[in-house]
Amino acid sequence: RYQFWDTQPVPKLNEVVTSHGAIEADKDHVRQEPYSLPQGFTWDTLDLGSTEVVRRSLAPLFLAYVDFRALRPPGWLLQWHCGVRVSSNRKLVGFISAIPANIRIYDSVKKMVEINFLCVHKKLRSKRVAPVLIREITRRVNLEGIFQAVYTAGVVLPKPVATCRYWHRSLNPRKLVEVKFSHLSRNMTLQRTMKLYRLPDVTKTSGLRPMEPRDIRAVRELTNSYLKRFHLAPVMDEDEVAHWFLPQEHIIDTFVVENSSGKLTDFLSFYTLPSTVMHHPAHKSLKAAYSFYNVHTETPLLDLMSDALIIAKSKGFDVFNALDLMENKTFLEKLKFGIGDGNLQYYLYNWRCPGTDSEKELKATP
Ligand code: YNC
Ligand code: MG
Repeated sequence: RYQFWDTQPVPKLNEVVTSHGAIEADKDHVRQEPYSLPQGFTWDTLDLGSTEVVRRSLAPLFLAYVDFRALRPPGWLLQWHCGVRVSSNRKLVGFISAIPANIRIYDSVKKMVEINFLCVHKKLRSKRVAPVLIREITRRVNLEGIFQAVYTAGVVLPKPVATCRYWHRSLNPRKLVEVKFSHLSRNMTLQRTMKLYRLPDVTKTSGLRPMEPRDIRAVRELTNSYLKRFHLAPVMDEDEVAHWFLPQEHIIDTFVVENSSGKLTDFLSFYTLPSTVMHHPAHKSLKAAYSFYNVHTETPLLDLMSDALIIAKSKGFDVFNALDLMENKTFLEKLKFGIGDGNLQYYLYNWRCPGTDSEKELKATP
């Protein structure tokens, strides 16, 4: 059924998995030559530090996919930003990337990679280029002594370790209706819809403030101890915490809660992804916030997330998105999120383990 995936070290879709461990042993000999591309195409690595590269070749390929910082976390490697070009005109027509991460799956912590941004130009679709990209990135990751990976996709492949759904919370219902991201419910006027989604101007948690560099150690401790309650989660060092959480305008927002004795007890975070609005005279883009990690020890999660919505609204976001993983089901409906369409599947490469409930699961990076 799966011409490519049936050749890969992943469980079969109908397999009932009860054991834990690698599907195939680490290779002690990794192929040195790149895999062959169809005639007329060549491999190239992409220097994503160069804004020129990003502007000229990547932006047209990915459109909304623009969080290039996500490709350069601590330990990133140039050869893991793997592109395919047309040999004759150098046009970029394919891409796949890997970033390193320490991932805990149940009781095993392993150095893995996260695979992201698999993309093939529309004119090259259905020509089996995706399997070549996947085999090539696997080879380049194996060359560094890493044999497991984690990835997400909207499509069903052998074999999801968890299945999640996106939920959306309107912050600017008028604009969302105007651009047809959402529509008015039956018996609802725009006025009533705006009232339904209205939010206070100020947050309610006392001691809430933007994260600063001096908070890195405490945020790391909060994160790693909170994440122990989930079956699949990253384990972060201080450099990773700084990279993923320190606020960066228009990329990532993190707010910590500092109590009266100066201790950090909780934090919330969300990242920004703009999306282009097509065919609208006034609105050119939608500003979407995506819930990232929200860690609570003292502040109720519902209050923390309510403050996240208030902050996002005050910063001009139109919509706040969250997956139904971790503890998110406890607040989604109460805070007036609506369910989206389509699932997001979580996968592990070369690791067999029982499926986790999405409550025990968690998104590792944007
Ligand atoms: C997908 N998203 O089933 P079978 S997500 C993985 N992830 O194989 P062709 C996918 N596999 O069924 P096309 C996939 N989508 O024969 C399709 N496939 O076994 C499989 N979209 O290849 C598919 N980005 O080249 C089939 O397909 C085979 O031309 C068919 O290209 C697919 O980043 C794609 O949604 C997705 O650009 C590139 O549709 C194309 O259709 C496209 O004929 C728009 O491919 C953008 C998009 C996907 C985002 C993502 C995660 C990717 C994970 C890849 C797997 C990593 C494995 C671990 C490797 C490292 C291991 C170590 C250590
Ligand atoms: Mg193809």
